[in-house]
Amino acid sequence: MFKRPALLTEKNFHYCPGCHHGIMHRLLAEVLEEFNSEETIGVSSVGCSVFIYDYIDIDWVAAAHGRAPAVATGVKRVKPDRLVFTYQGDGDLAAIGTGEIVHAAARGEKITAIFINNAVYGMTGGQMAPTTLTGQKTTTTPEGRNPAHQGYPVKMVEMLSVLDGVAYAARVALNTPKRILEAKKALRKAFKVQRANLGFSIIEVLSACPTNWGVSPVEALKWVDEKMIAYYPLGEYKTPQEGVE
Ligand SMILES: Cc1ncc(C[n+]2csc(CCOP(=O)(O)OP(=O)(O)O)c2C)c(N)n1
Ligand code: SF4
Repeated sequence: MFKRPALLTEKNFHYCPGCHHGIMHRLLAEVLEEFNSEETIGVSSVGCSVFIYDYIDIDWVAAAHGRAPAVATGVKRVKPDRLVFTYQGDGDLAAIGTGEIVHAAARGEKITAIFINNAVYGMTGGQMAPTTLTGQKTTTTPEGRNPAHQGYPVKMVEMLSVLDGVAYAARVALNTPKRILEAKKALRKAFKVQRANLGFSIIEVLSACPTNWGVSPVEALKWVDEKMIAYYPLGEYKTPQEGVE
């Protein structure tokens, strides 16, 4: 029967209409219920999802902007039996926190990163992020991102998947029911990889930010298809040969 996951609190999300953070929170709550949620520690970051600790009823540590992988490293090393994950936006993970994510991945920390790529800095008003698409208009690229000036969008899971410490790297999207189910499967797998002590795991989630994209929630679903997935192909970039399905 379709019901509210027990780990989701009664608190209403503060997200804008059509934002995909809420969908991802629900998936996370559903998947964590399949594991022992008493043993889970989330590391929250700074961005629109800064209040995630109010929505999902598990243990949380709040990290400064970009530092979640370093904090999660410490937590996991002190409590290796816990399932430890970070939840980070693209400004957080791919800009100010690039060093932290690359080195946590290279060290093969047994943590899971949930990376929400909405192609902008959402919380601070829609500035360009490293993941902003070529030609995309943002408040800091009003003429559209121009590679000659701002470089090219960064493909994080492709980059991280070549590191030996990474056991699982996948990119998913939430713009259709089928993709939401696939995202749930990938999230479950990332946690299984951590449980099996195989190394670092990351899932990149292509996520809509209708407010800063300047489109309606429905148009944003199309935008994910036509713009985001076209540049950021979905799929598993690295997966263990055996040990987890
Ligand atoms: C050290 C530091 N620098 C800058 C900021 C300002 N800041 C808060 S949220 C944010 C960007 C958030 O964007 P993103 O991580 O993509 O998450 P989103 O809001 O899009 O979900 C920035 C730059 C901060 N809080 N701390
Ligand atoms: S600004 Fe964007 S990322 Fe932030 S809550 Fe609104 S839609 Fe979501």
